[in-house]
Formats: sequence, structure tokens, C-alpha cells
Amino acid sequence: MTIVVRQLMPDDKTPAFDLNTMTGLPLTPLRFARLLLTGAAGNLGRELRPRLKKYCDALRLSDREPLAGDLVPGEEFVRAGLGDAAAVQALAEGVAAIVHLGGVSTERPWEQILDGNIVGTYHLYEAARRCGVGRIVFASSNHVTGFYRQDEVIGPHDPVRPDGLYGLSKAFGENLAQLYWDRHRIETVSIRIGSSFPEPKDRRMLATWLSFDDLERLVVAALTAPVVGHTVIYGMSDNAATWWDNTTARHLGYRAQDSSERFRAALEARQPAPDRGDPAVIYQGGAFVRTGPFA
Ligand code: NAI
Ligand code: 15L
Repeated sequence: MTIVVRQLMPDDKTPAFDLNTMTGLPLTPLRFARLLLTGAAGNLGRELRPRLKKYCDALRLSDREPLAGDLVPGEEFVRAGLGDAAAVQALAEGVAAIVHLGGVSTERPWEQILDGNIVGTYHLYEAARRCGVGRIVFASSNHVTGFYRQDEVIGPHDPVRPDGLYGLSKAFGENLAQLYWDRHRIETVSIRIGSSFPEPKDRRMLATWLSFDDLERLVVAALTAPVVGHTVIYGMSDNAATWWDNTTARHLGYRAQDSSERFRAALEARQPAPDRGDPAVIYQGGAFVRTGPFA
């Protein structure tokens, strides 16, 4: 059977075809009535905020910090800490899918990681279960496998090797996603984001860089691929040198269109040759492998 769906246009307010009714399959619609974006005040949240609005009628934004700028029509903001179960439950009410960026994003003392990334992610999945949310896009991190070496190419099914408590907390989030798929049929795409910045900042990021445009492509693929179960994928652009093989996630249909290569010459001229004895050069996690403990 051929399924024809409407072309998605940024300003198109026409409701998408209901693929579930048409096919009897649990397919995800291409346009959402309401999406939730956590971590909306952060670096990637600020980037994704206007981009995600194109794919939904209402975009619920949340963070424990205030948002920059005024809300535009169709945006809602709920200020909430992820450690607050009742507040997180309210966030998930009436949303079709969640893009979960909120939480601690670097190596930090345990108490902060526990609150934002362990307890907070648990609250989010519980809220999704109680509210019947069908799919979550989870911002995991390459630091789940940061203790693999830079001379190895690994994939999403290799055993985790976190490079710190932060990476460990993201591995917990991925395990939680697997549990909620196996037990409760909540789908997740866990994106092990590499380094998503305007441009790569150092030699390591030539391998790990994810452009903002490719981030959008990947998040939209994760939201709209027909069937994902729990899929893990590394979030990277089409970089010439890479440590990650995403073959097992090809069903998402993500095709990166940017590459770090155009930054290489300037970066290598600017930065001295790497010290090959430095753990930050030996391991994929870079400086994270020697950050902390803080006590
Ligand atoms: P960020 O630190 O700029 O943003 C995170 C946001 O989460 C902040 O606005 C913060 O206020 C909020 N937050 C933290 N703890 C919270 C809590 N307990 N309750 C409610 N809100 C809380 O980080 P960024 O760069 O925007 O990253 C977004 C997500 O992507 C994070 O989960 C991060 O771990 C992940 N990621 C990002 C990468 C990157 O290159 N930017 C690479 C790998 C993963
Ligand atoms: C991450 O997980 C961090 O959130 C981000 O700030 C970067 O440092 C990135 O990893 C990286 O590995 O470059």
C-alpha cells in the first residue's frame, strides 16, 4: 500500500492526515497538535525553539530558568524544575511528543546530576506514561561512550563506557527509555549528541560536530519516523573523520547535510599538534575524561 502524506510546509496550518486511522499502524503524524520542549532556555533549546514551532500548532516550552525574548503565538512557557514530580506531570499533559533537552549538560557534582538527569528524567518518563505521550526524543550524549579510544569506530549497540557521572546519567536515561518502551510502549530516540555548536571549537570536534541544521533534521526524523521503538543514534554531521557508525539507526531516515571539513584547515593552523599522551586526546570524551570529581 502506498501512503501519500501532505508536504510539510512551515506556514501550513492544515491538520496532517491521521496516519493511525488510515493504516491501523502506530505511525507518528507529520504535524503535531502540541509538542513539549524541555531545557528550552539552554543553548540547544534556544536553537530548536523556532525550528520546532514549524512542526506543531502549539509548542510548550519549559525550563527552570526564564526564557529569553517574548513568546510568539502558539508558544507556551512553564517554568519548572525537573526534580518536581507534580510540575513535570503537568508539563506532559496534552502533549503528543516530547523533546527532552533539560538537565545538567556537563560534568558536575553528583547532587546536581542526580536531581536533573536521574530523578528528573524518571519524572519525565513517569509523566509521559500517565499522560499517554507516545514518543520522546531524549538528548543523550556521546559521553555515554566517552572512554572508547579515538582510534576506534563504535556503534550504538556497543557496551556503554561513560567517561564520568554525567555520561553515566545519560546511560541511565537511555536504560529508562528502553524500560518504558519494553513495558509501556513509549517510543524513544536517544540521540547521543556529539558537539552541537555554531562551529567546531577544537580538533576533537572535527569528529564530533553536529551543525544546528543537522540537529533539526535529526530531531525531526526522530519525531516522525514511523516506528522507532527505542533507537539509539549518535548525533553528528557528515564529518569526514568519525568515531561512530550509525548503520543500526538508518531506519530513522536521517541524512546529515553539513560537514566539519570546511573548518579543518583554520582549526589545525590555529591549534598546536595534539599531545598524544593526553587522555583528552586518547579518548573520545576529550577533556570530560579528566573533569571532576569535584569534592
Ligand atoms: P544547556 O546547559 O545550555 O541547557 C540545559 C538546560 O536545562 C538549561 O537551560 C537549564 O536551565 C536546564 N536545566 C538544567 N537542570 C534542570 C532542572 N533540574 N530542571 C529544569 N531545567 C533544568 O545544554 P545544551 O547545550 O542546550 O544541551 C541540551 C541537552 O543536550 C542537554 O541534555 C545536554 O546534556 C545534551 N547534549 C548537548 C550537547 C551539545 O553539544 N550542546 C552534546 C551532548 C548532549
Ligand atoms: C556534551 O555532552 C556537552 O553537553 C556539550 O557541552 C559538549 O561539551 C559535548 O558533550 C562534547 O562532547 O563536545
